[in-house]
Amino acid sequence: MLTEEQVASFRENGYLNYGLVLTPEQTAELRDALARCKAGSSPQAAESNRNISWGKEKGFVVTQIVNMFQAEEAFRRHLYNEKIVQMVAQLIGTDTVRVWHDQMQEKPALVGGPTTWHQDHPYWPIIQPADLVSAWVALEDADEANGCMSMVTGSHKWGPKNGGTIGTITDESDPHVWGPDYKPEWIPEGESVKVVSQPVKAGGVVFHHCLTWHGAPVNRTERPRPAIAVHYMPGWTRYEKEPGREHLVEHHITVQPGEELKGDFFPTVMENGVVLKP
Ligand SMILES: O=C(O)CCC(=O)C(=O)O
Repeated sequence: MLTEEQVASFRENGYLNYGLVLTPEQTAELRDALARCKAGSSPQAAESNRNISWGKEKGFVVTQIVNMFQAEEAFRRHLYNEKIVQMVAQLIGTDTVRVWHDQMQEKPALVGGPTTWHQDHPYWPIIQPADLVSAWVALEDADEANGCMSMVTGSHKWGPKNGGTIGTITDESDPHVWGPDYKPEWIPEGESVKVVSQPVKAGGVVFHHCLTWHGAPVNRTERPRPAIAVHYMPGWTRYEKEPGREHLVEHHITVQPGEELKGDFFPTVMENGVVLKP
C-alpha cells in the first residue's frame, strides 16, 4: 500500500518511482518468459511483435511486444500482482481496475533506440476518460545509460496534445541527443519543463498517468533494457468509437460504444476493492 504522501506526490507530479515490487524469482520468471516469446516458442502468440524505434534505418531497435499476457502465463499472472494492483487503485482512486493492454519494450544492448517524448492517452482516443495509470516494471536494472524512463513533472495537468510528441530528436548524428526539443506553445503559461529521470533496479516499478509526458534515451551499453508496462484503467472507462482511429487491440472489444470496456481481453484485476486471481 502507498502512503498518503506517495499518492499526493503522484497527483502533483504525474508519476511515482516506487522502486522494488517484484521478488528476484518473479523477475527471473518474466525474463525467461520474454526469452521464449522472442524465440517464438511461447504457447500462444502475443498481439504483436515489432520494432517501433525512431531511426530504424540507422539501426536503432526498440522491440515492442503488445499483450505479453496472451503469450505467456507468467505475464498473465503479472497483471494481477496484488501489490501493483492495490497501488494502482489508490493512485487512480477506484475500487475496480481493468487492463487496457500491456506492452514489453526492450531496448537491446548497443542498438537500443530512443523513446521520443509523448503522452499515452492521445494514442488511445477510443477509451475515455483519460484516467489510466501505467505500471512500468524494469526486468533488468534501468538507468540513464541503458534507457530508463524520464518524466516531465506536473505535465499530466497540461491537457492532451493530440497525436504529437513534445520533443524531437535534435541532432540525428548524435544518438545521445534524444530531446527534449519542446514546442513552446504546448507549455502552459507560467509552467516550465522539468525532466526527471527514473532509474530503477530490476523488479522495480515506476507509475505514470496517461497524460504525463515521458520518454527514454538510447541504449548504447552492453546491457539490455527490457521493461513491461501494464496500462490499467478504472472500471468507469468507456469504449468510444473514434472515426478514422483504430487501435491494435480494438478488434477484441465486444461492448458497444458508450459502454464500460470489459471482456476476456481486458481482464478485471480488482473488483469492489478485492484483487482477483488470474
Ligand atoms: O519503455 C519505454 O521506453 C517506453 C514505455 C512507455 O512509453 C510507456 O510505458 O508508456
